[in-house]
Amino acid sequence: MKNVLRALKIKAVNEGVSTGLESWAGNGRMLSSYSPVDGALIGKVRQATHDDYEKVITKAEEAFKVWRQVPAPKRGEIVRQMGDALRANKDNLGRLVSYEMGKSLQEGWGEVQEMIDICDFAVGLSRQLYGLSMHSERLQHRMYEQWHPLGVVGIISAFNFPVAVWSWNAMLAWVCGDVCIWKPSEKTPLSAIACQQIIQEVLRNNDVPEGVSGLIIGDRKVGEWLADDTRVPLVSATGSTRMGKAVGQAVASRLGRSLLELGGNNAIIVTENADLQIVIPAVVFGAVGTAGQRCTTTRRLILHESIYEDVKNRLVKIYSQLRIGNPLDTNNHVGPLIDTDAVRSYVSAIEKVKAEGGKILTGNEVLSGGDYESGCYVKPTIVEVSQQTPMVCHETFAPILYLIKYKTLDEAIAIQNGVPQGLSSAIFTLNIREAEQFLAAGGSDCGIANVNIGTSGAEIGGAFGGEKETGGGRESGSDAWRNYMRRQTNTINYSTQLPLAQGIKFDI
Ligand code: UN1
Repeated sequence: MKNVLRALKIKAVNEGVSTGLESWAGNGRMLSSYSPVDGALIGKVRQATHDDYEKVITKAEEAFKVWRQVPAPKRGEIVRQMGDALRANKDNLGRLVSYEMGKSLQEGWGEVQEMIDICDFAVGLSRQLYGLSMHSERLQHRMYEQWHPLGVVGIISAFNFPVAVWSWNAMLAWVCGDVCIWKPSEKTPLSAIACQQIIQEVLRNNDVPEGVSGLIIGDRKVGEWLADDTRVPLVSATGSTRMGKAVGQAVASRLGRSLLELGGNNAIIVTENADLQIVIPAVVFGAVGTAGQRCTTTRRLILHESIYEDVKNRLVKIYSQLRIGNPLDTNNHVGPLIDTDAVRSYVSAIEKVKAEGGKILTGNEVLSGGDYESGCYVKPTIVEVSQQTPMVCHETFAPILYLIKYKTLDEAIAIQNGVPQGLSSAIFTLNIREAEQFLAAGGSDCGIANVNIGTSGAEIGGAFGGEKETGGGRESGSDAWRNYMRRQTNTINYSTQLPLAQGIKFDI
């Protein structure tokens, strides 16, 4: 890991990582980043004090005055260079993400690939920040709308996608002419510092002010500073529903904008007409990939009674063959949870669902000794439930899959929608009527609804996010860029008269 850190220009010193950047200041308490892979200390970082925060905001405000004047396609060119810099660093950054967060190396690289893809997407977008033009009801008048940059965008990101979700926000915000201040998860500060170094080098090469990309590391207090700050017109936050409610309320109380991407409790419906050959890998990847710590993780499997036993038996067999261990070893399927707190949540969720009548089919074990000395490895677990009890309705960030049996598709859809969250959903069927019913207005109530594809692993080109307690925000592809801009309607009178709209007469 030392070589990886060196290649990513993370200089670890006893007093905490130093970068010499003004867009990242840390003079507060020391934060240690331990790897869940083996429990080793990777590096120490100083958290931001309120003074540090003020410095970063001032830099950002100064930078915005310059950046908003740069033509959008030119901003796109700089984001293109960021994509190239990420390509050059893909191997090392993917390794650091994997080691610091605990996801598999394939997924660490996949995460950096998502960053590269969003850069490409943003470059194209930089020439397509279109507004509409309208026909004015008045003679010799022209009416159209244009989109302007918003200002400073605060980005609060979670540990499970320590770099990609930030980049979805930052790359779009940057082509839109905004500047960003990033508060990464305290659990993955080094991955954030590595990104900051990569981005700053590109900014320097282009003589762009450093404040275009600010970084503040710290606990929830830092998030509160962003949420309460009227100098930050938009706060984009990814994480738990509890965090999102706090951020959303604080931002709303000052009538700022928030973009929330919060918890999911994603289900796959498998009908009697499904191709089980593709169901099984979709469910297993969705449920145990990233050790169940994606917001899109498959947490509920709603099975038609006719195939219930078959699917259940196949899954239990495959779960017994899963290789759990060091995620940097590509032979392993499942890595660790982020920390021992997450392990405690796993244990307590299983205890509670058992008390609610759930039957454990496989798993329910915290692994110890040997390769598992970090104490963060658990066995993926399948629980059979007869109804959606409170624990089933709750998002536990761990590889716990609940099996539920259904008789009619109406019933399956009601179960699927019967939780507080509304992020991702899927149906497996070869029957077009079933698929269309699931996708129709009375079908899935989620932001993402797939047919014959699992719930996780969305492509960056679509709008990403969900309804209800998931927060309603949409990030990444489609027209999510509009979140990062302000719309201005312009009406221009080139006549010699002053006609009023709605035909109002006002003679003076
Ligand atoms: C998240 O877990 O916050 O769709 C994001 C997926 C990934 C992104 C997940 N592309 O699973």
